[in-house]
Amino acid sequence: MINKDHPRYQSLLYREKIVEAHKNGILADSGMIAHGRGETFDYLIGEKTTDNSKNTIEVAACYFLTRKRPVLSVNGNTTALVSEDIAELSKKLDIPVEINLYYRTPERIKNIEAVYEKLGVKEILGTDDDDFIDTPDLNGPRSPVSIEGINKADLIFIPLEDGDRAEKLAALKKDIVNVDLNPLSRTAITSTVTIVDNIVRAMPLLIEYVNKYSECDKDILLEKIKNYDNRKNLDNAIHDIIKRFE
Ligand code: PTJ
Repeated sequence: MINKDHPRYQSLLYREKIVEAHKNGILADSGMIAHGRGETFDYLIGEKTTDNSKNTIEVAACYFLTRKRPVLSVNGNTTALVSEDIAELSKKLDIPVEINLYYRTPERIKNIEAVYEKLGVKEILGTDDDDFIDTPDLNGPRSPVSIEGINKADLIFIPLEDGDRAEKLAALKKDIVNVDLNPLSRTAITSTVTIVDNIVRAMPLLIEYVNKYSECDKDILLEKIKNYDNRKNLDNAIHDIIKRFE
């Protein structure tokens, strides 16, 4: 039981979600370490969504609304923290959720699938019943992707992920939207749009911008995309961290 007056109440709540997801066979053992790394970077950015990241989330929404076949790729950590938001975005945009795990086991796939089934997601890909094709030049359990999902997608959302996959997907000329609190990670550097924010804050804001722009003229959204520079976004994120030490 966490005391609501505790100065780190929110952070402790999310830790509890992480622990619970581990007990329920959703989170990989290493997922705990990944969460701790995220917490450290969150501390460094001030545990709030920066103006720079708000702008990036807005651009990410423009990508979702202008691409033909987006897919939401999910792992254990994303499911532990924001499964409701993932389900909401999937339903709103009518796009699939694809389970793609670094530490893939049949049990974890089943447990994660059950989460999204319960939340009413219509199309859940990447389960053991799916038809797969390997991602070129990528070894390991994350290489096989759903033929109808990531394989055919033009935009892939890959939050909270280690760095071996983004560059292979980018080589296939797919757009990649990523959420990673570490602006120095390989995934952050390789992605088309890198949201440097905690996924628990970024997802609700992403949904808000998708709602705001869903009826907007496509040319206006494409103009926002044209004016966006991910390298500049990452430089700004690093400077936001440096400012905290001044
Ligand atoms: O569920 P699986 O089997 O696919 O495994 C998932 C993990 C996360 C264990 C695996 O992909 C991994 O080891 O990832 P890394 O290399 O630890 O990278 C995860 C990245 O996510 C790190 O750069 C963290 O800083 C970042 N991160 C962690 N928690 C958050 C976060 N970024 C945003 N919000 C968070 N809450």
